[in-house]
Amino acid sequence: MKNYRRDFLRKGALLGLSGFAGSFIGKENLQHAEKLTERLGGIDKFNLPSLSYAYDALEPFIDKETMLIHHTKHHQGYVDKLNKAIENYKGSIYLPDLFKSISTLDLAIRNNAGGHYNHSLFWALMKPNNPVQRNEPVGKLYEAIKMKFKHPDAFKNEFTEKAMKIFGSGWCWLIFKDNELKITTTANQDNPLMDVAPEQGVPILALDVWEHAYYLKYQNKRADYINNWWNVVNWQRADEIYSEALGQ
Ligand code: MN3
Repeated sequence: MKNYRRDFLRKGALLGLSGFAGSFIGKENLQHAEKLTERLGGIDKFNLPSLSYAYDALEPFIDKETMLIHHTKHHQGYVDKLNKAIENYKGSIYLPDLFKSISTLDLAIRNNAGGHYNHSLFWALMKPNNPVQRNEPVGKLYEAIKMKFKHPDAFKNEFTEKAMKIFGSGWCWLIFKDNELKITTTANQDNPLMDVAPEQGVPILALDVWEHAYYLKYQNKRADYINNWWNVVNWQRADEIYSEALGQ
């Protein structure tokens, strides 16, 4: 098991799939990272990853009830349906492998593998902010955002605008592609690692704009949800993913 795990992580690194493996390889917490990566990647089946914070920890920006239902019902649902969808699948169930040829696979695999990966990343890219402090990009990612968008606020505005324009359910992403940061969106549970994505790249930041992510607290006010979400973005983690994508 131990060797498998190491091979598994190395495989992720070799493929440059930092958005997948890298997001959970915190230098300071490798053991936790290995466990989470292993659970996500699936050896013979997939499991719901536990959150590193309590359901009420993102209050007042994201409420406890939404987090509880989102994690234990919605995400659990993707995991259960994914396990069912891959029961008779003979290929590699390592998520990045599935994503690379997702256009050739069943829609049930596409929707639920995407749902599982996207939510796992989404949870990992948030952290409590209480008492409330300014929450801005850090490290190499801060420098890259400044370079590309001039100012973190300009980046946030553009990201928010694109997230607002998603018609129906989907995700907004900051990705690293061709040595550059880009903002892109996907429909349903698609993501930028999939061969069907309009822009493919390494996901650095992920925002769920399905109504189930905000409706209980914000009803139809998606803009309020997004503006509040910026307060709980885990920029440290995003910077780790970005640094891994850079190969540094
Ligand atoms: Mn969701």
